[in-house]
Formats: sequence, C-alpha cells, structure tokens
Amino acid sequence: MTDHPRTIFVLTGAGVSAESGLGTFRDRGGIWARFDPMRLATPEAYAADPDTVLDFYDHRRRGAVAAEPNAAHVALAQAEARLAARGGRLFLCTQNVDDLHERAGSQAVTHMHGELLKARCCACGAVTPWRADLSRADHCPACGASGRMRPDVVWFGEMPMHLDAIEAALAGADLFVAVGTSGAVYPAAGYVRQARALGIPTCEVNLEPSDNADAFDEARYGPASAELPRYLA
Ligand code: BV8
Repeated sequence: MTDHPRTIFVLTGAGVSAESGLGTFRDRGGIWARFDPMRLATPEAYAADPDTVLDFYDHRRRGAVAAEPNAAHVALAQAEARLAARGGRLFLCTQNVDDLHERAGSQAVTHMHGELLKARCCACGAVTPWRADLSRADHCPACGASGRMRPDVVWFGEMPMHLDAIEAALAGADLFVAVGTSGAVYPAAGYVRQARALGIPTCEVNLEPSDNADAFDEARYGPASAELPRYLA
C-alpha cells in the first residue's frame, strides 16, 4: 500500500480465519464441500430440522471460541488504530461470524452475516450474547419463549445486516481491499465492482485468485497472515 488513504474499506471472508484453524467454505475440503448449505444455512432448513441446524452451529461456535486470532487479524486491528490516529478510518466489513477480529483488537467490526456468539429469538426478535450450545430447550432471556432460539447469523435467502452502513462506507472509501474471500456470495461479492465503478482502487489479498480476480487493480497472493501485514504496513 503505497500512500495513506483516508478511508480503507476492508472486506474479509473465511480465508482470514483459516490460519486460526476455522474452516473455509469453498476450498477443497471446505464446509460446503462436506455439508449442503441449503440443508444447514437457510431458514427452511431450520424450520424443517432445527436440531440438526443448531448442532451444526454449536459445532462451529465451539470451534470459534477455541480458535485464536492470527497475524492477519492483528494487522487489521493495528491498521485501524494507525489510521484513526491520523484522522482516517478503516471500515472492517466481515462475512465471518466468528469474533476473531474483535479478539485481535479491532474496535469497529461490521458483521454483515451476523455473529455465531449471539442468539436471536424467533418469537420476539431479541438478540442476546450466547457462548453455550443452543438447543430447542432454551428459553429466550427476553420473552421467555422456548424452542424459538436460533444463531444470529444471516442464512441464504435472508437479508444481510448493516447494508446501509456498508454502502455508505464503500461510497466514501479511498481504497477497497478484499481479504480471504472467494467472491462467491452476494451482495458481498459485488462490492469490488461497486468500488471500481466509483473509481476506487481495489486490491485482493488471497491464497489464490478469487472468482472476482479480474475486478481487482492489484493482488497479493499467499497466506493472509503473511501478505496482509506486509500490505498494510
Ligand atoms: C441475499 C453466514 C437478498 C452463515 C453466509 C437464491 C435464493 C436466495 C438468494 C440467492 C439465491 N441465489 C443467489 C442468491 C444470493 C445468495 C448468494 O449469493 N448465493 C451464492 C451461493 C450464489 N446470497 C444470499 O442469500 C444473501 N442474501 O441475497 O438477500 C438481498 C441482498 C442484497 C440486498 C437486498 C436483498 C445472504 C448470504 C449470506 C449467507 N450466509 N454465512 C454461516 O456462516 O453459516 S455465506 C457463506 O459464504 C459464509 O459464511 C461466508 O460468509 C460466505 C462467503 O464465503 P467466503 O468467506 O468467501 O469463504 P470461501 O470459503 O468461499 O472462500 C475463502 C477464500 O479464502 C478462498 O478464496 C480461499 O482461497 C481463501 N483462503 C483460504 N485460506 C486462506 C485464504 N486466503 C488467505 N489466506 C489464507 N490462509
């Protein structure tokens, strides 16, 4: 990164948590290579078989709690602090549902696909922190309803979160960086082309060219824990 832009928009995906031991989705052996997302990550799947869906997310939540942030997460937290000290901003938009960015020290993290460590009540909509396994026996801490708790994540076919804030940050960015994402899931995968249309320079930091590789002005290929600290320095 040659100059010091006022606002960097960073989009992260599962690849930024890969070196922390959390599974990616579309790599060889990835989560969706082993499980059918339409049977686990949709409202219909939850309605049809809540126990299986809750078990799937309990398993991923336990993995996320046991994982540690890696150098890529730390580099983003440090870049956020450096930019803020100069009156700039790093807008961190993540597709990930783990809390490794926060645990690495990032102060402002926008989880557009929700968070594993929060649960939502389907009866009253209340969202509460949740660090234990979710089951149908659980009651909503707010309204007391039982059998209505789900992970506060965005499933396929559901509206992603914080879209207005994301669009506003993208419109005001001086640089767009995607880290560890295959560019397969929308609307996140469309952000790089939106940035280009606004004349914003774009860079992807990824293990290998993503589905959107042709849309980036610049690319750094390799493990995020090595490439990202170098790029953000
Ligand atoms: C929406 C949360 C409307 C849950 C996820 C039919 C019906 C309904 C919708 C659709 C439809 N057809 C298409 C759609 C749209 C759909 C979509 O895009 N489908 C795809 C499959 C075509 N999108 C939606 O449904 C979204 N909602 O459209 O609502 C709308 C939209 C906009 C405005 C108004 C209305 C909701 C999508 C969210 C689904 N939830 N996650 C959970 O986690 O279980 S998505 C899922 O994929 C993941 O969670 C992740 O967030 C997301 C993207 O995956 P990546 O993060 O990119 O991970 P991936 O494994 O793919 O890639 C990892 C990359 O890292 C690889 O490139 C790899 O090379 C690299 N890597 C690996 N190791 C490293 C590395 N890089 C660096 N270093 C390393 N060490």
